[in-house]
Amino acid sequence: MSDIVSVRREGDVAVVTIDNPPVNALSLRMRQPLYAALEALGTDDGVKAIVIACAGATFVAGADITEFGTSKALERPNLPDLCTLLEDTAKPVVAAIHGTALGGGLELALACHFRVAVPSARLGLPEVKLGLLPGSGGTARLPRVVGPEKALKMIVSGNPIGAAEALKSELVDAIAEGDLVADAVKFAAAKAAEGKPLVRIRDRDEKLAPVRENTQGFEGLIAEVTRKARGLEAPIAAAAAVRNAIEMPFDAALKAERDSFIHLVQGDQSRAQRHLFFAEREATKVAGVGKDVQPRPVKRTGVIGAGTMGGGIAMSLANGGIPVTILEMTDEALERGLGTISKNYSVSVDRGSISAEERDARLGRINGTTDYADLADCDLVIEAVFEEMPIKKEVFGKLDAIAKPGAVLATNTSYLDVNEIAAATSRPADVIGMHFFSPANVMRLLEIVRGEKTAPDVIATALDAGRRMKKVPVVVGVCHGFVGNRMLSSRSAELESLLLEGATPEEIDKAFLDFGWPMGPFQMGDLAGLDIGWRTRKSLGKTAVIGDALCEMGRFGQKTGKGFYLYEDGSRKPKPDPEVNKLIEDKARELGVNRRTIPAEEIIERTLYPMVNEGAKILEEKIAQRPSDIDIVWTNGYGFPIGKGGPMFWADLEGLPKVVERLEHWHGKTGNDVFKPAASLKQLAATGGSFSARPA
Ligand code: 3H9
Repeated sequence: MSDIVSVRREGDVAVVTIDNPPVNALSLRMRQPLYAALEALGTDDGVKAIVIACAGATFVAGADITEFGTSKALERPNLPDLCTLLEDTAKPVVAAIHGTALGGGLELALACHFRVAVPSARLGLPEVKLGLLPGSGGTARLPRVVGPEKALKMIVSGNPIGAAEALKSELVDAIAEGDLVADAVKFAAAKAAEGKPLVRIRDRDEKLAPVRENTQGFEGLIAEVTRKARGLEAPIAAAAAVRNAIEMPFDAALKAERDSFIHLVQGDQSRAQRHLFFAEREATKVAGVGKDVQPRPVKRTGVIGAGTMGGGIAMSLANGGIPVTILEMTDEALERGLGTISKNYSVSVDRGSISAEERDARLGRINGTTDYADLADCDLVIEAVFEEMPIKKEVFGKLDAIAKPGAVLATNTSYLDVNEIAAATSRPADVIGMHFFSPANVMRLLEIVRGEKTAPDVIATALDAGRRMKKVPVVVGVCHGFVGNRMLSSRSAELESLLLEGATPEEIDKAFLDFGWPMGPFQMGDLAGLDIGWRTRKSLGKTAVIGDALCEMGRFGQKTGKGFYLYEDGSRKPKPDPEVNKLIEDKARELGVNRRTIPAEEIIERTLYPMVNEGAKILEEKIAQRPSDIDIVWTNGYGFPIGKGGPMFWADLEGLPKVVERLEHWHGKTGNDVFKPAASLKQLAATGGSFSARPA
């Protein structure tokens, strides 16, 4: 008995209760008493069956991630020891599952003879999201239970399944109708009374054999995993481990899985992904917004503007179960916006991502108006109109006149000064930025921009609304472009220079793809529309030689069939366009730029190091609270490869002295100030510091 693991008796069934808050992770201090308790119960003749249950919000949610890379992870008993002990216990062992049985938690449950779950339970192996594969038999046992193809999908996606699906695929043996532990005890007692021989999952072959005989479908799935891995090792290793489960004897598959786990856990990709796991949770801890600060209740919301952004924001609110009224200037614009929303939901139904009932429920939460007075009752209003200060001020003036006292007034501006917008109202403490990323109903990032006067409970309200919309909120300060777009701007001039100096758009995009980005910057520009940047540049009195010339030729990207690339017959596939290459060469000649072949390494240095440098300045100015917040912005809003952990974590991996040395080199060569190393960056590099407390 310990304070973490306790044992009680219900007749001749022993109930082992794990109580290791917050998520009952398998830390060493839990594994030790659990092993001792199970070992003792195994040889106690008075005990006929064992139930393993958990206190608190959840069943075991996995290994203790904070222990990875420390000696504690290696100390015995480890999770494989526990699984072997459980599997070899000569009396029925039943896992009683509520909350989430994840990773090592599900592996523990798979080593039991039976699993009983509450209807709301979720079961999965999410290790791949941490750059890992299941390391304690998950890849060998799950395929034996649910079949290799389903197991492969679960392990490679990392997404859990619900109890009903788990019952259907035999991952759980029963759903608890009443009290979970009481039902599990009854189940265990019945199994003990039956006295049938206990079947260990390791000895089952009935779902492997057919796939072993006909591997075509399974191999097709593996090929798809490889295609989609985009440089990440874990999904490929996980798929190989599931194949081992089919092809190898159980113990050999187990050993191969363990070796692969140990290899991955020591690698940079898993370090990066574990860093992001904790970074996402850290980001919600905001200076000046303590646990005592309660969010204001948000029951009704409004969105101003039914364009692409406004529509996407309204969908996010409705998806989060929050009723929303969309305001537009004219009936036609409103009809158009509502029509687009309805069409988007129907596409989701056709794709099978939501049911028709769910679509109707979501649509039922959205209504429209052209009258500001209809927003008077809203607890939160998000403005998504044109990105022009006079228009924003006018909207906030009107909102101020009608919104009820205490309503949170948010702007979706992506660049403008939130303090100036707030000053257009009589209540600047209630004004905040909520910067969504396009498409707003899909992208997870939400930059929450705190103004000088924003009240702490207004920040808490925006964070809470973000969570309800299933976004990843990051609180940032006011500056032009905030964190994400400001860092993005720091690389745009260099992209133009690289083109003029001899790199083609496709060479630059390829360097980005090889780095792990889902898309290169020119493919991205063509997708978003080159006219957006053109308009912004004009408003700021800035120019871009190539970007402006393309726009002057009417080449706005995919929507006009031409941009940096050519898109033939409505295709989204970019084709290199000789006309663009000629334009670049002509401009280079005009400007007297010598052209040469530019290596990929230089492309990465000259575009991504300035972003790191800008990130350091953002930290100096306290626009971001911590380096990991910047990493969350970039991995969730801009597709920075998760296997590299975000720009600041990646800079640490590169080595800060190298980053500074190369920045100075390029500053000397180009004179471009984006390369002038920030004082804090130089200081960190000189003192052996790093941006992140890197996971070991
Ligand atoms: C694994 O199991 C490997 C094995 O195959 C092999 C081993 C040999 N460890 O998310 P929340 C902390 S890999 C340590 O806000 P929720 C978290 O940081 C693991 N700490 O709660 C936070 O701390 P703080 C596979 C953990 O209710 C607090 O708990 N398992 C762990 O929104 C609350 O977390 C996973 O990947 C952990 N495993 O969601 C599951 N998990 O308060 C990871 C959480 O100081 N966990 N913490 O910020 C989750 O997905 C969610 O936490 C969960 C609860 C759904 C469980």
